[in-house]
Amino acid sequence: MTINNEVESAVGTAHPLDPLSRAEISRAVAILKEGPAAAESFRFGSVELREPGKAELRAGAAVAREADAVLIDRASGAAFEAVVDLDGGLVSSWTQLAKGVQPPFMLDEFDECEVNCKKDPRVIEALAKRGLTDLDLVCFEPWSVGWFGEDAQGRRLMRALVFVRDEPDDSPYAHPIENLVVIYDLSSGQVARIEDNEAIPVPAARGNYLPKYVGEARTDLKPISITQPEGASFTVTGNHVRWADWSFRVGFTPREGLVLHQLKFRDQGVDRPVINRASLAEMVVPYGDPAPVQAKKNAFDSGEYNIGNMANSLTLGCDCTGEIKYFDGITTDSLGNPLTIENAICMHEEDDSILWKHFDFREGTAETRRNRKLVISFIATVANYEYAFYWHLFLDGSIEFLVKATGILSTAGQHPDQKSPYGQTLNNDGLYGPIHQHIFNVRMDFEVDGVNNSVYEVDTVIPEHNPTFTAFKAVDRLLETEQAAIRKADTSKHRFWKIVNHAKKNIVDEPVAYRLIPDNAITLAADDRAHVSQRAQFARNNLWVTPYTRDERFPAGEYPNQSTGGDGLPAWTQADRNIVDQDLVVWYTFGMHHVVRLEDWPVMPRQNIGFMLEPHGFFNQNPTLNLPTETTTTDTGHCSTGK
Ligand code: ABN
Ligand code: CU
Repeated sequence: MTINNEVESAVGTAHPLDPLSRAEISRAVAILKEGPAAAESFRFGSVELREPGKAELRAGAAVAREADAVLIDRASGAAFEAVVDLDGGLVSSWTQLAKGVQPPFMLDEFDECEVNCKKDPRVIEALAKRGLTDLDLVCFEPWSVGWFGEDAQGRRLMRALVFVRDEPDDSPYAHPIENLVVIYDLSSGQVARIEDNEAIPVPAARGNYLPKYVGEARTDLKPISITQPEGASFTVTGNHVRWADWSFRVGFTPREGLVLHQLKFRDQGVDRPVINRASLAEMVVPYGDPAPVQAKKNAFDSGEYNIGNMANSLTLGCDCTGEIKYFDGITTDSLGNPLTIENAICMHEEDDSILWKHFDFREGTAETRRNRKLVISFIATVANYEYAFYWHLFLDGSIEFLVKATGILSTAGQHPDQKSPYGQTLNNDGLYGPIHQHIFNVRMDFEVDGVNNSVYEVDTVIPEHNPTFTAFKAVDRLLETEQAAIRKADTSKHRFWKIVNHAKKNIVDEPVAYRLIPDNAITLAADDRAHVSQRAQFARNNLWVTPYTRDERFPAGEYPNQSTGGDGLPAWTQADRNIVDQDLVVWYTFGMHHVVRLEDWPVMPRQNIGFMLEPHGFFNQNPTLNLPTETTTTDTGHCSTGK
């Protein structure tokens, strides 16, 4: 069921953190077109809310509605950043970006690449050489070119990998045309060159998963119905959500997709802030196979493609089930028209097994309380893969960020009698899945019980004085500056990190805190000298901490597309700023090290990748003792046999 009963606060009056409406996007675009972007040749990469400054917002002052826009002039290839004052109706800032800076791709650039690749005589000839003449069945998949030491000479490039289908519904990823790559120049609208190396046979075996290929579905699974006869337990007012003790605002940007703002937990009647803003800030998928086509696959799906733009419209009963509240994602097409991704964000509650239990064996009584979580999610399709991103809020104040990676492997072709050591051979027909990583970075502007926070690394150590040999203890170490806070996880030390507020003490006079449990704490597997290691330096360490600075938004920099590296976290942290008792941003790198397995083919069962944030002395005790004992699913109607 879809919930649609929210009461809009003062219709037409947006909260300062509400994403731009369609009308606001159109207004911003009109203002730009009347001003510096008058020429037909301008394209709109993104038009989004320019979030108000934190100080103004905190002061409760009236804040102007402003738009941040990124534009490309196709005539000159130049890129621009603009700030539009929506109330004043003027362009308050217009900046040309340095030559070579390439904003993320726009959705219609994908189509353009495919259409024009198919028209190019060199491409047609290379395909014909491989016996492929039906261009309708050929797919050009527009990967970013990255940077491998060559000067792109200001051109905006795409690197199209080529696949072929047997028929329109056939999965192209079963049939990679290995050793054929088309470099497409978006600046000129022409194929720049093709890389046509040894034509090895295109794997012919199919890899289909559609019912029409798979055959009859099993019939032994009985229905599971999720019913909430009294409705969901959240209340939604515009983009503001209250659920159990949690409250927050939902945001959406083209670059990040779902954003959580002003996440707070109500404790004894007081809404205590935990995180001011949280989002997926970047991701990179580097491939470890040195084969010519594979070695250049390392997409930054957020920063190069704007992962929010690739959000799916979610379907009830398929993507999310239960009592659902959807939020739309509003973005722009390249001509500046507002584009609504309906139902881009889904929110619902899920039962989460037990939260706590104790059986008093002396008395023979048991107390059990059920857990539940609020799930706020979106799913993006980045060509072959799907990434489903979930924020889970739990009743006890813990928070999970979970990525479910699914979709289809990005495959490669080899001679059928060979087995590449750099991947998993998937069939006996020349198809393999190269080894790769999916590395994510989440940016969390923490506000643990107030603006000024500090971070400790907590390692468990064996003390020097250890006569019983049994001793071990957790030791806190304050991370004082940005450089000191560039850290890796260490399971041998049972390491975690604690974000504390020194000014707020709990019952035992210790600073209140949240801890970050470094699950799935992978880092880049490639050599530090690899170009991708330079471009994705955020992925070389798991933890980074910076003092909040308005423009420091993305860990590989504002524009990773074709970047040569060094932007973002590595540049900012050079200043080695103080991070003690400051307004802090914590950046956590984690991911999936994907050694491909046969079971990942032809469509990958979801792989769960995520991490937890848990209150750590934020409360004085378990905050969930007041949970009801009632349940509808036992004979007695409750989970308490206590007196
Ligand atoms: N995963 C890289 C990618 C994303 C979008 C389109 C093509 C390729
Ligand atoms: Cu993978």
